[in-house]
Amino acid sequence: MAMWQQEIETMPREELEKLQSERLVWQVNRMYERVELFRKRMDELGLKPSDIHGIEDLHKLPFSYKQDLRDYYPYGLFAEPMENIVRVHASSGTTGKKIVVGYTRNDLDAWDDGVARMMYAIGLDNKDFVQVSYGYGLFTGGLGAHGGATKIGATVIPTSSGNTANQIQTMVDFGSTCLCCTPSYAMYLGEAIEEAGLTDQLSLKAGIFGAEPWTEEMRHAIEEKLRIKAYDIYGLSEIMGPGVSYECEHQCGMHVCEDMFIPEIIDPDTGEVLPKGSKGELVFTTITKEGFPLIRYRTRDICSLNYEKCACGRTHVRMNKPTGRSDDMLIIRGVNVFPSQVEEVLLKVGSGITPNYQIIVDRVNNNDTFEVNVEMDETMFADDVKSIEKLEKTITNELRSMLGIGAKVRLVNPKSITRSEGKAKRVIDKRKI
Ligand code: DLL
Repeated sequence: MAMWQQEIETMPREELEKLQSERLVWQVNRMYERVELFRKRMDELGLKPSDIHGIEDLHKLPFSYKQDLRDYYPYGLFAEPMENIVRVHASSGTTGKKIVVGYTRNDLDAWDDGVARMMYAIGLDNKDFVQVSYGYGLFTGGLGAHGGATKIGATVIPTSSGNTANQIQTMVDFGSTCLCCTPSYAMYLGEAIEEAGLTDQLSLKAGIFGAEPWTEEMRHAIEEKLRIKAYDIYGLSEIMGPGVSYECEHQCGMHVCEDMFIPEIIDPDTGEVLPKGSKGELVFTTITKEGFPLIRYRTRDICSLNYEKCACGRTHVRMNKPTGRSDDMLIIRGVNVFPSQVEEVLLKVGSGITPNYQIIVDRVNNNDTFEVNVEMDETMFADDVKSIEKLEKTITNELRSMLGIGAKVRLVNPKSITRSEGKAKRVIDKRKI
């Protein structure tokens, strides 16, 4: 299979590490000058940029966290003046405020290259029709996939997310050969296409699916339903968006774009770097990003890295599918949701309810369900059904406006949510993954 940037993608390990070292030193110096929080953390550790000689010193550098983006909201961690920032994206923070990231022109170019590498790796080129059914907007999925597909010269079909009937019609009529969306939506589309009896009319050969965890079983089910090869793509807004890592044609782990991002696996409790091959929390350092660079960013995703040679010839390390998180973030219908966001809404709504709630997530017919049970207070409990329904509606609307997705809100009797050792279990996730 052709490679988009062969020299970089197959760079011998030694050379790659030399390049990473040079870029790390450049980034540390630049950030020390430009990013107040980073300078402060370095100073606290008694570290100077001159103490960092290469990747062997990476472990000495301070971590960065999602909370930092909230504390410096919206632009306080950018390393370029806003005149040089040509795009912003955003994602859920742990509270109502989003986390905001910014890109220079070079950053967008590098991002497109990351996604283009994947598209070439799975055999796409300028003869392909790429239907982008990830959401466009502040979410990085839509524009990320769009940029990569444009870069390889494919014909982009920017349907964005939602409106299933229209997605299917477009896919059939426009001859889409590749579909980009979340794996759960791909499965949902697959069933709808089958029900409509349109499977034979598809021109699809590949799918690029990510933004949420999915299993090998789900891959097989999607491949069977849509009669395609289904590939995994990983990324997060803080680091870039989709394309931080991606599967090649062999579908055996996702190659991290190591010339741009250095991955580490650490023990989430102690922060110690774990031996090669161990499972732990994934941490990234961005060594080429200009607008919004991060040093040792704690992704909270739990996975392992595989340094063995890949049959495709790429030397970039492969990450295995994330198997969980070291925080309480949920991904519901591709959207990141923190229980603290739900709590914030409930506190805001205030009267009639207590902040005792339970989130119940499940997957029914390949669609995530999202229920929020909230305990009423005694006064509401004594009230009529109409007022209860009205309050449920208010909470539903507030949740939608905070999270961007619908929830089924139910007010339940005071003290009816089971507590163990006095504490209510906040989240029940019944999905298999
Ligand atoms: O989900 C970026 C993206 C868009 C990736 C489209 C792939 C495709 P965020 O909304 O910031 O960014 O969410 C990032 O989603 O930390 C993981 O927990 C999870 N995630 C993303 N891709 C995968 C994947 C985008 N392939 C968070 N497998 C990350 C498992 C994934 N989890």
